[in-house]
Amino acid sequence: MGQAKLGDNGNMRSANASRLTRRSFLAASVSSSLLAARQAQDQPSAAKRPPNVVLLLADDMGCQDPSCFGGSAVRTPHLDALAASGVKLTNFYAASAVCTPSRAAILTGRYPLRFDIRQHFADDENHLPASAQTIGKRLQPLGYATAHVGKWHLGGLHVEHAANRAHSVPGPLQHGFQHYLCQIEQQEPRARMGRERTLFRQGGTCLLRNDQRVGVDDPLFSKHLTELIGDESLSLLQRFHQQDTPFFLNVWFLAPHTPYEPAPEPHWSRYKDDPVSEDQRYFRSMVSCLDAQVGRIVAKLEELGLRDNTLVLFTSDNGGAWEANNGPFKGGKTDLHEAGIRVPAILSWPGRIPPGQSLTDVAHHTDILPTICAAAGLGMPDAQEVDGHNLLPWLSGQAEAPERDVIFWQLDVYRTLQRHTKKPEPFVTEVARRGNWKLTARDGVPLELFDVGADPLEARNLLDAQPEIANQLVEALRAFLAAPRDRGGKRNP
Ligand SMILES: [Ca+2]
Repeated sequence: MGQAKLGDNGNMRSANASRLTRRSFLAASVSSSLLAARQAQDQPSAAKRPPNVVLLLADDMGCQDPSCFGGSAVRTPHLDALAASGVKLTNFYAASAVCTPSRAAILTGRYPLRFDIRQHFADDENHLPASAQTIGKRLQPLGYATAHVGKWHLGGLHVEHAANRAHSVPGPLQHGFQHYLCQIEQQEPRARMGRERTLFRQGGTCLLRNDQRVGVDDPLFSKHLTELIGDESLSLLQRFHQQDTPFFLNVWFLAPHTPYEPAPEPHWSRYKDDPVSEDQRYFRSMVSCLDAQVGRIVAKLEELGLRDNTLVLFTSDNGGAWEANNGPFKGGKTDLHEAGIRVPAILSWPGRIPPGQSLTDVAHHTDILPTICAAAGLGMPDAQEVDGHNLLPWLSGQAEAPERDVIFWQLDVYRTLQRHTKKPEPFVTEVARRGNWKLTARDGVPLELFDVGADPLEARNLLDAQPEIANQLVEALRAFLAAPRDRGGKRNP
C-alpha cells in the first residue's frame, strides 16, 4: 500500500477544474488531430459505412495494471499503443465488483440490479434473461455480423444447455451473437482445472463453439486459452473482411483471473526471474500474454485496412483480485470501495476520436452500449432502456462529458476480498454516487459518505458531517432498490 502510487487514477480534481483542463487541452493540443478526424469522417467511404466494433474485456485486471495506467510490474506495449491511438479514461467504473453483474451491464447498458443480478452466477441455471436487449441484438438489424469469443459467465454454457438449447436456458447465440467460442462453464471440468492450474494451459480441451464441442482434431484443442482466444478473433476478422459487412467482435479474456499459471513463451521468460512471488510472476506473464493478443487483433485490423473505421474498446470487468495492481485504493474484487470498481478503459477509433487523450471525468460500464449504438448510427435508446450515456460527443471533442445524476451499484455480501488483505468492514452492499459524493450502504442503511474527489482513498467518513447530502443519496438509493426488476433469468423467478 505504501509503495503504491496514486497516479492518474487518483487525480480526482473537481468537475470544474477537470473541464477547464479539458478545454485548454482541446484548444492547445487536439485541434489538428480533431480536424483530421473530422475530415476522415467526411470521406464518402467512412460516411456510408458504420464502424466495426471490437470490445476487449480483461477479467479481474486492476486499474493500474497496464503500464499506460501507471503499472510498472508488467510491460503492456500493445495496450499502451491502443491508448495512444485514442483516449484513456482514468476514472472509469465497472458496474460491479465481480464478473457476472458487470458483464450483464456491459452487454445491455443497464445496471445489473435491473435483472436482479446481485452476485456472480455459480453452477446453476441462472442466466441473463432472454428479453435482455444486448448490443448484438441492437446491431444485427443494421447488417452487423456479431461474434463472441472467450469467457461468458452469463449462463447457458453447460454441456447439457448446449445439447438441448431449445429446452434449456439462453446462451450467446440467443443473446445477439451469430457465432461464439467459449469454454464450458460448468463446475466440472472447471473446478478441477482450476485446482490443477491447467484452465489456461489446457484451455482448448473444454471449448464450445456454437453449441458444439470443439474436438481433438481442431487446431485450437491443444492451445493455451488466451492464445486461442486471439486465434479465433483473427479468423473471425478475416471472415468478416471477406463477407464485407460491418461487425461486432466481443472478445472477453479470462486472463488475468485465477488460476495463476505461467503463460506461453515469450511471456513467461520475461518474468520468471523477477524477485517476487511465484503467483506474481505467473500473473505478470498472463497480463503480458493478454496484451500480445490485443496487439495481434489491432495488427490484423491494420493488415485488412479496417483500423480507421473500427471502434476498439478495452476495459476490465471488475477491480483486481489477489495479484493485480489496484493502485493505492481501498478494497478490491468483491468490494464496492474504489479498488473493486475502478478499472482501466481505452477507446480508440482513428476516424472519429482524436488520439493521445487522457480524460478524468467519470464514466461507467453502462456507457458502453449507448456509445456503440451511437457509433453505429442508432439513436440513443430510451432512458427507460439504458442507464448509461453516449460518450462519443465527449470523446470526439464535440461536447463536455455527459451530465450525470446518481450512479448506483448493488452487490450481495461477499465475505472475502480476493486480495491479500482483509475486506473492509462494515461490509457494503450498495453505493450511490453523485458528483464526487459517494454514499455506501448495507441493505439501504447508510454506512459511509466519502468525497472521493478530495479523498479518493476513502479514509474520511463524512456521514455525520454532511447529513443533507447523505439523506439525498439515501433517498435516491432506496428508489433505485425499489424499482421494478426483470427476473426472467432467475432459476426461481
Ligand atoms: Ca472478473
